[in-house]
Amino acid sequence: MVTVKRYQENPLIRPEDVPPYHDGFEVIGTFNAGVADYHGEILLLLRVAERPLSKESSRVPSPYYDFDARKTSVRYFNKRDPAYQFGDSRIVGLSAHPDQFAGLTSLSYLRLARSRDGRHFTVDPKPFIYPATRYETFGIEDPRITQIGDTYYIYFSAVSPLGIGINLVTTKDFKTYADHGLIFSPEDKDAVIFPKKIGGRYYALHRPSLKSVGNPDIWLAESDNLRYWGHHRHLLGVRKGFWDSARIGSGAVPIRTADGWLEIYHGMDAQNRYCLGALLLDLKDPAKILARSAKPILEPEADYEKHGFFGAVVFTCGALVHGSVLQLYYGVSDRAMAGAELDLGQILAGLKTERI
Ligand code: MAN
Repeated sequence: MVTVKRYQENPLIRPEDVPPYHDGFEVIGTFNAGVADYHGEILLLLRVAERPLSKESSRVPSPYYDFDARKTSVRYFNKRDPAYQFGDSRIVGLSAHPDQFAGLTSLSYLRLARSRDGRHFTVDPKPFIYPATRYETFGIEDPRITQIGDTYYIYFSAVSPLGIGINLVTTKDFKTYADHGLIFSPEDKDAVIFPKKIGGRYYALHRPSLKSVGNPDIWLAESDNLRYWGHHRHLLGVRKGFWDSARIGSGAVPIRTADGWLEIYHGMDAQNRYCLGALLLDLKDPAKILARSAKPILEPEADYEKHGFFGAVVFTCGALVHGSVLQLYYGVSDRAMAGAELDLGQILAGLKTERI
């Protein structure tokens, strides 16, 4: 058993703590943040979701970034229109294509929160990264941050009617950034880039979402330059009957330990419940799986983890390591941010008894 020491201050950042960036909008989510250690300060790059304040009961607003007009706009969907489905609070579904959506009910962008103690955060008044391309018109989501030297590689889901891919930007100062475009084409989510070269190559985990055959599984890719990825290999599949039976995806940036690369990943079951577990990959060959959690190491238990915008979700995009302590940050129920400390030794000892 891994002891999870949830922060007493949880949830650390809630929508009501963050003023909206758009006039006439409300913040409904401050969650799934990427994590960076920047000159001794802890940075959380929050996914902030905003939606129009609306008194209408017959129409559902769907905000988007209008790339042609270079401004944010709102499209309205009539609740009585049989072409659309409104059962999932996150999306406006398409009746003719049950696994597709016509729009999202909120627009996400990325905003920085800063802390010295890791528990109390000050949120910047403006976005750091805002949708800017035609691949980002439905928003940008779930960033991960890999530090290599003094460069921070930030990559996130870019959502648009063209699909969902992974976009990369780089920064050295968290003030300006360079945009390198999509590094994984649609549909792909949950990429994490390893912080060091392995055998002379960069590695990434990612999660293509397959439509005609196959499962939402974790794949491994290689690169010489962090921009062009190839040698794609299937790494890890969903497991029938387990906590990660329906879909899986990488969470935190992989952590180098003496026993192997430790990846904290998320798994969803048939009830749409998201938990976190661990995966251990060979230090010299990350295509080799050494162990995988039979049971989650963190599951939605606290009230703020069970209830929110989309309930029963714990979802990490980053963690920091201090000696033997894993400081894990995670989004709770698509609404707020939480933090917890876990003992790395305990996680690794647990994995040793669960070798696959
Ligand atoms: C899913 C959820 C949402 C997200 C969309 C688009 O429906 O993860 O939170 O906005 O996909 O990525």
